[in-house]
Amino acid sequence: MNRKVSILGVPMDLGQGRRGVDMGPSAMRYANAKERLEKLGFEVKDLGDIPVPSIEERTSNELNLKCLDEVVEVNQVLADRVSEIVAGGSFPLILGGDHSIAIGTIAGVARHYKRLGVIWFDAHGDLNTGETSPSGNIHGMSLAVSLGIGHERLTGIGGYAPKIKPENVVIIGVRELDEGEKHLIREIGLKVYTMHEVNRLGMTKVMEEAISHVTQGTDGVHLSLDLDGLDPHDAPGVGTPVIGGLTYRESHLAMEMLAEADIITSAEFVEVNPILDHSNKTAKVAVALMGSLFGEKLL
Ligand code: 6HN
Ligand code: MN
Ligand code: MN
Ligand code: MN
Repeated sequence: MNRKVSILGVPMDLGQGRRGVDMGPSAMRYANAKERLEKLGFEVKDLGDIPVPSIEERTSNELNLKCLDEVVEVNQVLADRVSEIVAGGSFPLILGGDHSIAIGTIAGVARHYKRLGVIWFDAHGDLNTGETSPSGNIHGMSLAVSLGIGHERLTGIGGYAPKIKPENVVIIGVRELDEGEKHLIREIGLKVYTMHEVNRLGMTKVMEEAISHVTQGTDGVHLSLDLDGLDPHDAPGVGTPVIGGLTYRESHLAMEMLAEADIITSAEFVEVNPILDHSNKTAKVAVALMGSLFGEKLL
């Protein structure tokens, strides 16, 4: 794994409807994200946050694509910053913010990795478009957008589309999908490990298969980890919790197996909402998972 890590915060809350997720980057810093990786021997730089307009300043009001102008603007900046980090030889570790920021992160990374693999941990598919979304929240569209599906102002971020191909993506932990997302998954043949497969196969088998899937014919692998992929018992501080999720240990095992396989070239941890949390528990869980991803071991 790259020994140089650059942390970049994106206090984005315009991709969803609840207040507080903009405090996610601070919460993960307060939970000692930087120190945790430094202890493992990484050279870590914290580049601070990129600016995000507050909901009060918002001007856009596109039908069923809430805050489209602002989400596009922030993700454009994010794509450039992430691209600079990769060009400078560092591992981009992006702290969210809601999951709409995956659009910018992936746009920045995919500039350098033309056949990028993606592991997407989530209770949701994030495969909606303005047409299929029940909420109009762009955080529920970011994976579709990265695949080149959705509003062209979103898919065109970074100046090219698509960023990733369906055959290079796996989703893990899913337990809530909208009708349009189900159709899309079947149509493009996305590899999805729902909670059914996680229970049935066990996390070890799921990760073995997922790792082999995203490394076939790819030149880098991005990890997009939505904390709501975990069970709300273990990660209560998220805006769209869904019962029946990944346990704390299953999630750690997944990170440990990724560390062992040494395949991850960029990562983002999103949807930590301190207002909905208890004593910063969810940010602490996120940082503990970062530890495992970067090779922390008990013995
Ligand atoms: N997330 N499928 C729902 C929607 O509004 O599109 C929920 C999306 C949640 C998105 O958690 O990143
Ligand atoms: Mn998500
Ligand atoms: Mn989610
Ligand atoms: Mn939220």
